[in-house]
Amino acid sequence: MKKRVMSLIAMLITFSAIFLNLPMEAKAQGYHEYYPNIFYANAQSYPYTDGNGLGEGPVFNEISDAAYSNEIGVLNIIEPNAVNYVEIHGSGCEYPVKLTCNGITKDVSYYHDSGPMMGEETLTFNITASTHVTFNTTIHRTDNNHGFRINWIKLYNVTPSPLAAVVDVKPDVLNLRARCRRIKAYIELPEGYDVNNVNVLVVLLNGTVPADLTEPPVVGDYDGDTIPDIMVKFNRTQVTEYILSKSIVFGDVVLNLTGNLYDGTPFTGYDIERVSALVGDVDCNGKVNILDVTKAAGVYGAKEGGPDWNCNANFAKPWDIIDICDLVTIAAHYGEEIP
Ligand SMILES: [Ca+2]
Ligand SMILES: [Ca+2]
Ligand SMILES: [Ca+2]
Ligand SMILES: [Ca+2]
Repeated sequence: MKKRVMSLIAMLITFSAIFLNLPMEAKAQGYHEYYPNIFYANAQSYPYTDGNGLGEGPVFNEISDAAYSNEIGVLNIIEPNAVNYVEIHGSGCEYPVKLTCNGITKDVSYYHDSGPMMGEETLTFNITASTHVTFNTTIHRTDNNHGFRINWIKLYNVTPSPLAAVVDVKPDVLNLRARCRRIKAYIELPEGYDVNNVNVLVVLLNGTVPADLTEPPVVGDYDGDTIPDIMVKFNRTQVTEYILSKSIVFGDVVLNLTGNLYDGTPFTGYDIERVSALVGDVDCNGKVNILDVTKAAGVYGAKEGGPDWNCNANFAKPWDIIDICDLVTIAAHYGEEIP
């Protein structure tokens, strides 16, 4: 029976390498697309301008001057979120035309009526992040009313990169068969950011396990490195079940922690924990030997929540104390190892 279990464990270890969780990558930017001749309450286009970017003449709530086949003199768009990259596809009418977006001016190279190059093009603008995007064309009046004809516009929203948090999950090793209620994660933020602003309601471990808020988070400096940290707890069973659900029974596991500050600024960090699913393996080195017995004996009588409590030695009832039942259980598995 034991042999069968061990060969199963060996098989699962092979899989575990595949399922190790790597730190999450930043999300791709999102964008909003705009097309001509569609009503947009957040867009205003003007057919005429004297070239200074101020609109004149009638205003249309769409991406065009309806009178001049999608050409605009000035176009204003107000986006719900800041935009930092713009793509606009279309063509000028007659040479020459310049197109300006939020103060950045580019020469238009392609024209649909006449000019050096016939055709269409995509002009791109890296703008300072803003919710207001304004396009305007060069001198553009009623007696020369052609500007830039728009086929489509894409406004890319800024996705702030998450702050790099330093995360330390405690304990540093995790026996997946030992029991206790919670594990702790200490979070430090980069200089200039206050851990008191961490919104603990949205903190997640590995994108799935929320913080256990039955006890309030603690702000302090647990490691004495003068960088303030906030300690949040997670339900240990949820964490170990998550790891076991990935068929991991032994080895190093990356635990990702993600969250936001109250102002929405995202942060992310991770810690690497060594895990073992071997009953009796207190130090999680893949075997049950005298070191495990010594470690458990060293915390004999320790109670949950006490200073010398070691969850990784808690293999038997009663679950709130390390006692003879835990030592007997460890001894019963003496000599076993992950093959
Ligand atoms: Ca740790
Ligand atoms: Ca600290
Ligand atoms: Ca061990
Ligand atoms: Ca116990």
